Amino acid sequence: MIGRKATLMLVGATAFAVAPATLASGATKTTKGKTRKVGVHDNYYAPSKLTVHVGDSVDWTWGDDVEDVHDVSLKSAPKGVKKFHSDPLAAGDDFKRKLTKPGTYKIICTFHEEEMKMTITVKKKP
Ligand SMILES: [Cu+2]
Repeated sequence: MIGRKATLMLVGATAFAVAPATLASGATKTTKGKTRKVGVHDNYYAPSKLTVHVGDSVDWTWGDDVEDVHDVSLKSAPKGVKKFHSDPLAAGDDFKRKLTKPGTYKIICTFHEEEMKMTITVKKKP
């Protein structure tokens, strides 16, 4: 296993060394996004307002303190975005989605719709 690990590290180092040249040429514009964590708790998301960039992912993570069941449901989104809806999940679970269109995304928990909601603003890449 040590040998395999060393090989992987070597591959990683090589890729890293090549990357700056690729960027400098302008041939490849990377669209790899970041992942932003959102906590799911007993009847709120934290944070309830989030701004990300196109291509970023949001990873909703149910906290260890969660006693109730919650979900993540896309209530409204920019035109052309396919609605998503997690299963009802509990402590220790997570649900991840990549956001690829700019605009405003409204998220609700269908079990606590009145109080448990959040807004995500997706901005174009600068
Ligand atoms: Cu809920």
